[in-house]
Amino acid sequence: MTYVSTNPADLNDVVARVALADAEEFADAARLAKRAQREWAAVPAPVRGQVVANLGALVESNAEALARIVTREIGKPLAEARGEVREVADTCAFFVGEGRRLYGQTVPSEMPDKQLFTFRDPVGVTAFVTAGNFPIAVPSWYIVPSLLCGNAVVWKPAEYSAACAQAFHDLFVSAGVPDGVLNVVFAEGSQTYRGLELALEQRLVDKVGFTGSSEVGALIGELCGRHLQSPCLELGGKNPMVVTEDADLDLAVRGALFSGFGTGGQRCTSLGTAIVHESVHDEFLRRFTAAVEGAVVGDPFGDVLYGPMLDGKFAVSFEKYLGWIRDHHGVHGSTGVGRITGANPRKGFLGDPDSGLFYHPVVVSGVRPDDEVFRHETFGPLVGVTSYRSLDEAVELGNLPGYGLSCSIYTTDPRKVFAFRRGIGAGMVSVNNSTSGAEAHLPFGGNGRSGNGSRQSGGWVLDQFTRWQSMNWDYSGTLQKAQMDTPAI
Ligand code: UN1
Repeated sequence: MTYVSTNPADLNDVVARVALADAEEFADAARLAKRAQREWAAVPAPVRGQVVANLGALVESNAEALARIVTREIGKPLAEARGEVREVADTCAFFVGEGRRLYGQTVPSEMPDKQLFTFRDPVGVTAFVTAGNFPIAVPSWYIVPSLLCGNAVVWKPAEYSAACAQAFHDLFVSAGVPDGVLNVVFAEGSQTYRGLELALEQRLVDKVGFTGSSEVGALIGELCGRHLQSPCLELGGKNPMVVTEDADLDLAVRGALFSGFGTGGQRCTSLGTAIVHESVHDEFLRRFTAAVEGAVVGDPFGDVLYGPMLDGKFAVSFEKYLGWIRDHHGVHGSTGVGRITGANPRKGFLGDPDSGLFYHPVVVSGVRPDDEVFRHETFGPLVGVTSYRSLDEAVELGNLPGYGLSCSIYTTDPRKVFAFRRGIGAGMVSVNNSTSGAEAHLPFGGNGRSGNGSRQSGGWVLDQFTRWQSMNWDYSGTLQKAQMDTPAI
């Protein structure tokens, strides 16, 4: 089977054609990885770090070409695509040094003439299934540290970002990653699941990482659990933004515009619901809808707030929510709801709307906890707005959907910041900034429906891709027994 990846801003433009693997082929890739891993693990960690340094340099020197592939294939505005490439380079920069810091410890023993040690070892073969909204940055969070730690990798990118994945894979090869150490496999969902199952049954995979929907994440978590493995799960979000009565409203509006509609709302960290203090709610809503109406949407190579949906399947699932809100009286849409076309135009539109998967931005006011768009990640250009009276109520509303990835608070009162931070269940909190746009050296990840508490980015990730081995070395020449008072025999 062949998958044809098209440009979502111009559906006649074919960007890549790739062969899709079946479950057996997926497991074969893991077998190949397992064979290559031992030799890769024997390469000194600082030398593996040098490969990461080479990759970083290659990413920098190919930055513009990479960004253009990202924009062409998934429709992310070029400025955002350039930022994504930057994020990959930053990830490399961070992990280069870790190659010289894969420290173990020397630990005192409770007995004389005995020394304890710990070592960090690679886990073995890691398998990553990644989404296409960040077709190179999010994969780099997995692949770069995993390789650095001495693991081999099977990478199943989203097919609709196939050209990005191939371009990125080529750079890993040019950087010096040996044959079999990084294996890219394209496969549709059910074959991927079955392939993972086979690989786990045959003990070919030692750690799974998955970025995608909470529903699929739960299935992967269950599968891994059956094999006594704990995967890294980076799932959806319904990320709240709380705007307090003392907030800088213009700043909050700009933050909401970028958080809610950047990448067309198709980030796991995109803003879901703005929860605004009742005393400033109407003013916030007025300014926010004006900003949304004034924004330019369209050709992602132009200066736009956002481009098309990433891929047809996201358009289909977004339509479900639009169906719900069409009946909802509180929509503060701009020119319309639904697909932007010649027949359903938008004033601020750049390019030909009929050529791609473009959608009107939607602001839904008065969302309540029972509403579909309040409870679920919509993964599209849609932001809900509601009001609150006390900060406790705002925190409760923010936690209600049960996700816990990102959030933000706009306030000038530090007491509110800390009360909010303590109460909210999110893994990431922004103060006076966007819910999206995480930096490459802070722990990234969520709780609840957003993940299983695993964290990516930064040094913390080393604990996911290595395992500790402890060693005790008795040089007393007698049999010393731990936890026993009896004299040595
Ligand atoms: C994602 O959408 O899966 O925080 C990750 C951000 C990005 C990462 C998003 N740096 O917006």
